[in-house]
Order: sequence, then C-alpha cells, then structure tokens
Amino acid sequence: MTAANVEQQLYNAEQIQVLEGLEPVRKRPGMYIGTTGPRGLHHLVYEVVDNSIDEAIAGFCKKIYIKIQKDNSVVISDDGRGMPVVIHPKLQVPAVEVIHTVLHAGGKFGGGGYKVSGGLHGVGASVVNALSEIMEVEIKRDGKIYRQTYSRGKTVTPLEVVGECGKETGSKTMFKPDPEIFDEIELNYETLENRFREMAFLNKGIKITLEDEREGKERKETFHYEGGIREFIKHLNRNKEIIHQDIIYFENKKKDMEVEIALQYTDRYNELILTYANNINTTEGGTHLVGFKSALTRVFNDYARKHKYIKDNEDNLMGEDVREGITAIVSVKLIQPQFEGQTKTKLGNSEIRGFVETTTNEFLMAFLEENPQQARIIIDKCLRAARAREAARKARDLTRRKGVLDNIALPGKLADCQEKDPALCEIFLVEGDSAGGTAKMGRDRRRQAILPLRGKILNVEKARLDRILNSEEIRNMITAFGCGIGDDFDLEKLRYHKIIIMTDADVDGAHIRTLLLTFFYRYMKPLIEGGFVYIAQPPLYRTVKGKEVYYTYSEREQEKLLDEIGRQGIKPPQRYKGLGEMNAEQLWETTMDYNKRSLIQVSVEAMAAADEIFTVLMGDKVPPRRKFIEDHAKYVRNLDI
Ligand code: 0RA
Repeated sequence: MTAANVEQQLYNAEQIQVLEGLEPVRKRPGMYIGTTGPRGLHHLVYEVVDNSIDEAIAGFCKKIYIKIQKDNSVVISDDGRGMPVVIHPKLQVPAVEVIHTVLHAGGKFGGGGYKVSGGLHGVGASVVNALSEIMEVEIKRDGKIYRQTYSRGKTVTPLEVVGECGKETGSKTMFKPDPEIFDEIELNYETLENRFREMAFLNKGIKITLEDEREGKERKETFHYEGGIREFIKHLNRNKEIIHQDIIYFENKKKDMEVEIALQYTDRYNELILTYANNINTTEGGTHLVGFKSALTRVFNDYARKHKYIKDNEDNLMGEDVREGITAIVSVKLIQPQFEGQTKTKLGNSEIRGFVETTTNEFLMAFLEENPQQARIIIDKCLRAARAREAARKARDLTRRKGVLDNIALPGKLADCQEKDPALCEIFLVEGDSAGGTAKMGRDRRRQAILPLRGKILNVEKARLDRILNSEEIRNMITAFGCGIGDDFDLEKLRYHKIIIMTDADVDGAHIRTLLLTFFYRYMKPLIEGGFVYIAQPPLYRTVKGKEVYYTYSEREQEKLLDEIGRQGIKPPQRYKGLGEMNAEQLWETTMDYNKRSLIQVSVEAMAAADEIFTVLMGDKVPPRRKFIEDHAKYVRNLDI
C-alpha cells in the first residue's frame, strides 16, 4: 500500500462523524428505517446496495451482485476498491468496524463528489447491523481477504485476515434481518427487482445481478443498460402504443449540477413523469419537475405558434395538454440535495429549476425543429387533448350547476354516517345493491357510511375526463368523498379517512377492486399515497361445530382449521359465494367490526411498477395482460401495488 493510499484511507476514516452507539436504533427502529414492516425490511437491503452503487458511480466498481439465501439472509458483493480497513485514529479500531458499529450522521464515507444514492434515509451500514441477527463483511484489498462479524449492532469477531486474493478487490456483506425487530423477514423478489432495475437504468453501464436461492423461488436476473434512461422509457412504454418513433433524450452538465432527460409520447391519456435527484425517486416532485413542466408547455406553444398549428386568435395549450400521454424521466444530480415534503421526497434546491428549464427549452426545441414529422404527431395529440379539456370543463360546469359534485347534494344511494369528524369516519364501497343493503343493516351508523356500487365501474384507463364524469358510479364516489378530482383534488375536504373497498372474494370482485384502484390511482392519487384506501377481507367459509362458529379467509386456513377441530360432527362448511350470502350480523362481526376485522391498507411502493400494473391490467394490449395475470396469479393477495 502506498503512502498516498494510507493517507486517503485515514482521510476517509476521519470523515465518519462519530455520534453514538446503536442501542437507540434497536429501541426505535422506525426513526431510522421508517417502519418495521415490509418497507423497512427491504430498506435494509437498499442501504447496503447503495454503498456499492456509490462506489460504482465514483467509477471504481462495475458489478454488484445481490443474493437472497434460503434462510432469508442476503449477500451483497461488489468489485470496488474494498471498504477501508485502516485503523481509525480516534477510535483505534478498523474503519470498517466504525462503519458497522457506530451510528454516524452526515457523509457516509466522506470525500467529495456527489453522494449519489444515499437512499431515502441514508442511514448506512451500522443501522443494518443494529437490526440484523447476524452480519458479516468480507473485504478484498491489498492482496488480503479480511473478515469481520457483527450481531445486533455489536462486534462479534475482530477484523481478521482469512486469506489472500492477489490483485482482486471488492466488498461482500451478508446480513440476516432480526426477527425480533421485523414483523416478517421474508423478502419480496419483485420489490427488490423493481428497485435494482431502476438503479441500473439511472446509472448506465452498471451491472446489477439479483438472485433468489429460496426453495421454489429460484431465479436470477442481471440489469445492465448502456442506454440508461432511454432504455427506461422503452421499458415503461413496452406495453403501450407509442405515437412517434424516437425517444427524445438530452443531458447537460454545469459545475455542480447534472441533468438527464428522456421522453416519448404514447396514445394514453395519463402522464407518467418520474423524477429523481441523486437516484432517489422524488415522488413529491420539486424544483426539477417544475422546471421541466414549464419548459415543456412553453416549447410546445412556441413551436406550435411558429408553425401555425395554433392561430393568432387561439388560446395557448395548457400544461395538461402537452403532458397527456407523455412518459418522461427527469434525473438530476447535485452536490447538496435538499429533500423536503411529507415523505422527504420533494427536491427543494432552487438553482435546479432554471437549469432544467433552460436545458429542456433548448434541446427539446432543437428536436422539434429537426424532426418536423414527429413534432406534428405530438402537437396534434396536444391539440386533441386541449379540445377534450374544453369538453370536460363544460361537462363539469354542467354537473356543478346541477349540484352533483357538491356536498349539498350527497348521492341518494349513500347511507351516510352521523359523525362529522372525517378522522373518525369510514365509507364502505360495496359491490352490488343487495350486499349494500346488508351492510347498511349491519354497520355502526355513527361512524360507517355505505355506498353501494352497481356492477362494473368505468375503466378510467380507456377514457378521458369528460366521459369519466358522465359515469354515475364515479360521480357518486366523488360527491361522497367530497374532495374533488384530478387537479381540483383537495385532501382537506375528504369526508372519510378510511375508504374501504368491500367486494366479493371472486374474480368479478377482484376486477371491480382493480377498477376502483385504477380510478383512485389516476385521479385521486393522494388518497392512496396518504394511506386512506383499504380493502376489506370478507371470510370465505363459515364453519359450525357444536356451539362454536369459525370463519376462515382462505382455502389453506380452512384446511388448517379442519385439521385442528377435526372433521367430525360439523355441518358441511358453508362456503360464501359472495357478500350477499351473509346476513347483517355475520357481515358486521367478520368484516366490519373494528375489533375483529382485518383490513389491507393499499400502498404504492414504486410509481413505475404501479403504472405498469394499471397499464397492463386495464389497457388494451391483451397478450401482456394474459402474461401478467399468469405471472402474478399467485400473488393476488399482495396488494402493494
Ligand atoms: C471509501 C473509501 C474506500 C472504499 C470505500 C469507501 C468503499 C465502501 C464500500 C461499501 C460497499 N462497497 C464499498 N466499496 C468501497 C477506500 C478508498 C481507497 O481504497 O483508497
């Protein structure tokens, strides 16, 4: 090892700010990883992988390999420089040990440049150690293989040299999430797959391999995209009809900022703009999104006027017109990102806005001028969107005048609750008038409202707003919720803090549920983001033995029950075909009673994945839908969309 190398390592080791031990992390894990549910569990993997991604972005690492092992432990390895092993001058232990046993704030490993991954919380390897039953690191550097083990935040074995590795370098981390901390330690392959695919798109050239070794789940995939976010657009649009050939792509760099943008229009009505700052998905948007949107509106208006697509006496296109059907990625990198907003996913840096805006203005205008045929196709679509917007406004004005969208005229079918405080109120969206009637009788009328829905609701994926507003079932929901729709949506006015979808436990029920979720996702997204939407779980079987009555919610549970209580002396178990077969009392005690029911809260883990699910399930390309349903049939109960 050269003197300069030692110095560099010392420097890096010094950058780690020492704060405190790891007890607080075990005491209050939520403070560090958000939750101890599935989200927090997966967060552990991201924390470790993020360190390898940083090494890759710094240019020292080409390949990252992640493996889920049979016992739910995970191994993450990279071919980077290897974590520093030099003795920390103050703490007198190897830097790698400090990294894993001391809670540190600020720079993970110090050093200049962008810390480009960093995750949502950016808490680092020590938090992963604190929340792991066991953790082991193996480092290859300076010709030696080093190893150290930890458990629940503490060192178990000192850093030891365990072998030689020649010129090879790299870091390998194995950890097993602590079942004392997490509700469930089983990782979801698809959740990890989505995240790592996204990471590979955002960092062109990096190779990320994900492998699952668990029994019956064996699979392995490598994500590697030389085209970066261009390939991301291609991937997002793969099940949609594109309306023009090229993926429009541009990038720009300044002293301490970078922006990369890719976009392409489809025949859809909704927009999908994914924004990132330092590889973090900024789901609440921010300055980069604002800059991009205003440039987009401006460029299309300027171009359309210059080329006489819009006459002098005609109105400008509005933002929503030029975004209809767009799929876009806006990825910025900057030195000190400021994350704001409720979930710390809104970029606040004001200098980014102008930079993204001028970059988009310049490059997008150049593209349109150089590709007049594609420009024409896009402008035509924008003009159609503008006309549809006008029609929707008229439809809305009409319904407003009739009072249909106001609180004063609640829908006739709604059986409202007496309580007025939204935080205490629930609304059940019930499939069919007959089940609706039962629910009305069984409910707690103080706090539970019932809105029966007749049959299938409109598939909003295939309709523009004007048609959507013509659907009675949809208007009933809008009025009952009280918070408007689309751009007019106002969460403050929401009349119920729990919106509970209650459909039959069959294919039709699942379809209605998906239609409802699609509508909420596309037009009332804050409802889903805020965790206001729930799925009720009615039982599948009612079993009576002697004086005891049992309810079970799946075939498996029913089999288990029969094994336990014995199959003799029971009436042939009643299998419910639908909610309608239950009486009011049964529906209350199995599905609606606050103390006995179990609700599934709907959440959106990854925007890109959710968009894909709704595009495929509700769109009009049949083969991908069939494939999707075949692939996912086993997971229908997992409603993390
Ligand atoms: C800072 C300095 C050095 C290595 C790393 C960070 C590093 C950390 C991780 C975490 C996972 N994989 C990693 N690979 C590298 C050492 C700098 C030097 O060699 O001089």
